[in-house]
Amino acid sequence: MKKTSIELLQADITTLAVDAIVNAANSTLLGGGGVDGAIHRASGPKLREFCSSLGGCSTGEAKITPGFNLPAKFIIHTVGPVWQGGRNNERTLLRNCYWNSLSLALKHNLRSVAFPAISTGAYRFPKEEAARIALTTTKDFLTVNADFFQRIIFVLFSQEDLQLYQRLFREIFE
Ligand code: AR6
Repeated sequence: MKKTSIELLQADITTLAVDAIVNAANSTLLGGGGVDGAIHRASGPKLREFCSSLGGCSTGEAKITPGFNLPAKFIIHTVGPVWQGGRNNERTLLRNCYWNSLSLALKHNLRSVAFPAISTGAYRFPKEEAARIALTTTKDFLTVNADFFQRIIFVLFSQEDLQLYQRLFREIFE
């Protein structure tokens, strides 16, 4: 089988026709601002209705829903840690978000997955460290689950974030 393609893209994640997009949600799973708000708006009201039956989600964990009106088939909702200075297990919890989201995609046979930069907006996780965790966790996951994914896409909203990922990608993957 072909090697996984890891892509860095500046885009609105709600526009991507992939098997699953990942949502940087909060523990209620009932919507909010940022990428979460954009996903709920684009997916439509059935998403909130479905999410209200899930009983919320703990930090670092992930739950799956249909994409409803999105071009993506499914949404994997994960709850990133709120940055509190780094002494509250934030790094491990952010790693868990990526690891558990990829595990859920694998379990549901979803081979193309797009991630936003979890926790780096309202939750204030330092961007460079968060990007490093996103890329190294993915690399580690792929070393133990080789050949499953076709595409893993990191979707960045700003050009500055894209450039940060490009720099770290060269360091971590090449
Ligand atoms: N597509 C891709 N990336 C986006 C989009 C989009 N449409 N919109 C924003 N981003 P944030 P968090 C980027 O705040 O820090 C919500 O209220 C954004 O530029 O969305 O995990 C939830 O309900 C940033 O780089 O998520 C929670 O309460 C990244 O997505 C809380 O915010 C994450 O920013 C979660 O905070």
